[in-house]
Amino acid sequence: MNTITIRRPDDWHVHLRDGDVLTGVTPYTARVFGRAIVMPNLVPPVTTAAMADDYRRRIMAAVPAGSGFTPLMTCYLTDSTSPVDVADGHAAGIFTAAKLYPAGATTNSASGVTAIRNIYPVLEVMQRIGMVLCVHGEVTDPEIDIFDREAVFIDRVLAPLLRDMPGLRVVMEHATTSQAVQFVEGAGDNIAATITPQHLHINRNAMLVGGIRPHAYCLPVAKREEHRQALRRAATGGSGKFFLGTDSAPHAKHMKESGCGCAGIFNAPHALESYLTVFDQEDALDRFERFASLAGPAFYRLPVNEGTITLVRSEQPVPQVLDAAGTTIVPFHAGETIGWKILSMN
Ligand code: OTD
Ligand code: ZN
Ligand code: ZN
Repeated sequence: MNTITIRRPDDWHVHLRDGDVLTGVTPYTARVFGRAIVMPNLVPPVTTAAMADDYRRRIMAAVPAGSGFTPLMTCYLTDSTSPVDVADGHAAGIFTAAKLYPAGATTNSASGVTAIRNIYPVLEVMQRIGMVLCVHGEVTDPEIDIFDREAVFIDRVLAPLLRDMPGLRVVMEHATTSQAVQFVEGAGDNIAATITPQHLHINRNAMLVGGIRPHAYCLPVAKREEHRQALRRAATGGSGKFFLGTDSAPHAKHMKESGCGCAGIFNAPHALESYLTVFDQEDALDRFERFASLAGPAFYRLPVNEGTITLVRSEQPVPQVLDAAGTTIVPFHAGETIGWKILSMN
């Protein structure tokens, strides 16, 4: 098979940033994806419906004309989020989902939730109205090794939460471990997970062998090879519980190449081709559309996109750097050649 045509895909987890960088990076996402769940970890975070509505307008101003792209907004949960505001924002069509950042778990998460109990009233309302909770699933306990933080989060936070609220609809964002895969597979239909391209392509060696490689650093960090294999099986296995969420998280090159480099991988420019390469390697091209374009809308209870996109087997060099409206950013796969290319969209 040298070409593949699928329904237009969606990105169920992306960071579009703000200001000039927003203008520079949004076209990469809007060109390919019909919709994207936009993360709210700005400075200050997007904690109210009014802020989300303003942010949505700034995003739309950065979307190239004719893209037909719709950003889906999320509410950044804090210890003091009001259940009524979340429910009202959802009812008004502004919030598609709410996002749980354990305080300190990742970039701009300082205002996140310090103890899950603090947001139980919000989560109870979300359970009742069927609103999706997107979760950054890592504990921040300094005693827990960074490579274990996702697995420990499942045991200490997620499993108990779902015992208390068995109907809550949860997406475990950017799953990185076999424990996450097993947990999601064993849970009810109300639990799903997104998987990034980088966690399908790299294990932790990519970060640490032959020198420290800041462009392979993101949170949650890439794990051992056995986890990457579990993620590849989950993504390509045809289950509707795992779907596309790039976690594209651009940072300026100099901010990553630093004594304390930022976490995040900018994969938006070639995300779809990157995922497709994995499905090709796993001999699962027939399951690609489900992962990229069908499973996400089914979980979020949204229609699938109308258009289609066709990719062709063809060598595509990835540049070493890209310019995002004045900010130099190193994309995922920089300097490599990808074996697929977007041919057309209808
Ligand atoms: N991970 N970087 C960022 C967010 C994600 O946890 C995430 O969703 C970011 O820079 O916003 C990252 O490594
Ligand atoms: Zn996250
Ligand atoms: Zn993210």
